[in-house]
Amino acid sequence: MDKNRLVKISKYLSYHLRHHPDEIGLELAPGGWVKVADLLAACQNRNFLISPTELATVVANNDKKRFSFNDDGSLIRANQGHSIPVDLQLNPVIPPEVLYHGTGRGAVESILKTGLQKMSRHHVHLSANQETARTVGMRHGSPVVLEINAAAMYQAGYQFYCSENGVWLTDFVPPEYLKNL
Ligand code: HQG
Repeated sequence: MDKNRLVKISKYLSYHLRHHPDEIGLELAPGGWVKVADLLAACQNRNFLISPTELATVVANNDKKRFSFNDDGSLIRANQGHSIPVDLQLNPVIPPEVLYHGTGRGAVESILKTGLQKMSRHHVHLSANQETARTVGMRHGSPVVLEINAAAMYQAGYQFYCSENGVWLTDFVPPEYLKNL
């Protein structure tokens, strides 16, 4: 599939499966799932035609594996990044010793003072490696990578989750666990 078409479908799916399912008449079931048949019908109703093959291609080839099907392929969801209330039914897992968060230079002072907040998302998003964090940070201007002492947070009782596409999630990172690299 043409790269532009892939990105266009991916953006359309992100918008509706993470933020505004209601705009195309969908409701997310627990776990964030919607029926594939309902999604395709809703898209068709809005004159945004997606074929089952195209949908499968986007799920398989999306650059960040943003979406997944359930085992029998009848349901689809966004793996993370939601702004609407949804229980993703992720299990808490033990994090690696350190995790990273990429942000823009302008936010660093505030973050080091008040901690990493989830802002409009469900969780604070963290990366297992610095390179990914830097790429995320570039979305917010001149990138800065912060190191999170995840092991110490875990010891202190904070919970961590890992989405299906390898994004680490937690509710809040207090300033004492943050280091500006
Ligand atoms: C910042 C993309 C000031 C935070 C990426 C970030 C990621 C604060 C911004 C995913 C703050 C929120 C998420 C504080 C946090 N003071 N600023 N106390 N606490 N911030 O987009 O982590 O393409 O909601 O540093 O790859 O940038 O959507 O979060 O800069 O995985 O699949 O507030 O989005 O994935 O921005 O990105 P975002 P994020 P997708």
